[in-house]
Amino acid sequence: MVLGLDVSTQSITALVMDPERGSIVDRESVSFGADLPQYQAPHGFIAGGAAGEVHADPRMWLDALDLIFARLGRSFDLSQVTMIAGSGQQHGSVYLDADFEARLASLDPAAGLAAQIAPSLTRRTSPIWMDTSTTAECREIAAAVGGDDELCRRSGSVAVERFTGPQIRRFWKGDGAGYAATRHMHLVSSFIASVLAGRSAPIDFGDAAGMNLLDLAAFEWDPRLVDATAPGLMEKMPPVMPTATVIGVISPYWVERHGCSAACRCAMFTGDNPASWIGMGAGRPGERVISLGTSDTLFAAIDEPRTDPQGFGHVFGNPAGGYLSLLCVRNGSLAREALRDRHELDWQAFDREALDRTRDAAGANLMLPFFGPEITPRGDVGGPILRGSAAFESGGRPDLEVRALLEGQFLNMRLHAQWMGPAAERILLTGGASANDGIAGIVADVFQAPVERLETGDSAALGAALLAAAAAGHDLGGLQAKCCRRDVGPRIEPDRSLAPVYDDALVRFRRLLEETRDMPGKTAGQSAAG
Ligand code: XUL
Repeated sequence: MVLGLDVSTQSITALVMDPERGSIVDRESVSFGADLPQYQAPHGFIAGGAAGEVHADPRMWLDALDLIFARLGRSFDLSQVTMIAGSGQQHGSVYLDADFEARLASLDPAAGLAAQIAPSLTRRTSPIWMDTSTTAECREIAAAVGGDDELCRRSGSVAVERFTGPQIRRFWKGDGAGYAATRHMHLVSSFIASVLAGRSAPIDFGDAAGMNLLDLAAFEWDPRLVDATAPGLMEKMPPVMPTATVIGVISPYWVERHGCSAACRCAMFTGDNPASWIGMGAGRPGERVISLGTSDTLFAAIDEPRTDPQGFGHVFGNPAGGYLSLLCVRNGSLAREALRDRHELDWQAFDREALDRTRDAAGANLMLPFFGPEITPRGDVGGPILRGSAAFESGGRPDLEVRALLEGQFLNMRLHAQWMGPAAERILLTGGASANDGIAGIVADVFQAPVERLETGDSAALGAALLAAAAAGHDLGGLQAKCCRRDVGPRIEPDRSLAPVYDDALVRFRRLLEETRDMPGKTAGQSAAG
């Protein structure tokens, strides 16, 4: 049996997998808010941070880790687990002193993790991916390496507030003594792997790429980026290694306290997005995963370290080898819900009725579908902006607006994913809105690629379990084919007659976007907010 753990923003999920059968035999989760109310973090982070700060308490993650093993141990004989791998919310950082490894090596199984490890924390709380406090540090780092283009070329992303390098710099500037006392700089993923393995763990290529510190082409820390971030940082960085490398056997704490086998091995953890990519059964270039959530994301495998010339997308290491590009559009469900509410529609009207009734208007009207600030493209276009027939622009035809909104969302994605390489051959669609056949049909038509729907509850934890199985010697692709479900709805073929319609709409969409972004007061300038 293998165990996959996902330490996400709001919870930890554990899946035990039987890799011979390709089946999940046990599942547990711990919700930080509901199960650990003493941390007063109902959504997994400390509310009310000043100046864009969003932090979480690493002791909460440690308590949750003890709790999830205790829960698993009640329903499952943990001594059967031979390999553990995992994933963590990306970008979050944990700062530890020189005693960290000695503490890990001598944990008392009669006492919990949090109290024993906390004395090694040199920064009491951990900035997480929702933190936007580091705009100044982003600018400083970019300037020191010759600008955002150069930073993006080297690391796969422009300087981004939530990325770890700018967060480390802010710590160095604000608490020099705490920074000086830091000996081990960890991500959430590598921190949890360290605690399981009983020694400071390496950081994997998948998660390391979310730090603005990794040389993406060489998969090594980039000395120029590291030096531009904070003095003496290189000595504090763990080594960087391929995802799912085995780092050793589990530490005695887990054997004595939770009944794990002394022979159980631990593989390195990765970020939740790279793990989700694996858990959704994706892998090959040519496939795109589109996840429709609060924000919409598009992932694609790429085999060389190409980067987004406009700086909106990110590139991470792909646990299956090569690279993984990611585009995040903030106005996903946020925008769909805003339009639904504005016209008092329900999802039925939104999906089938409006789209069926307006088939003849495919690609005819344009909407820049931004109801609030956006990150792809970056800025506030002050939208939504409508261009098209009088009936459409007047706001009297909600059905036309629904079509234009969805077309606009996927034209925007198609436009901003062009740098990722050849057009999509197949799209794997997931997330709440993906169950709607009408929405899935628009995705197929706009991208001119067949769409398959995916079951994705627990995709990161499933990816983690699959990576544990791979670390134990199982074939990753074979297991993905067995475990990753694709039967949520019928496969949807694109209407090939619409190819020229959407090619033309894409050109007009780009032009409208450029015009709008050139208008004074409409863009947020060159902020690196990501
Ligand atoms: C990705 C990102 C989030 C976190 C939390 O860049 O910031 O998706 O990984 O899930």
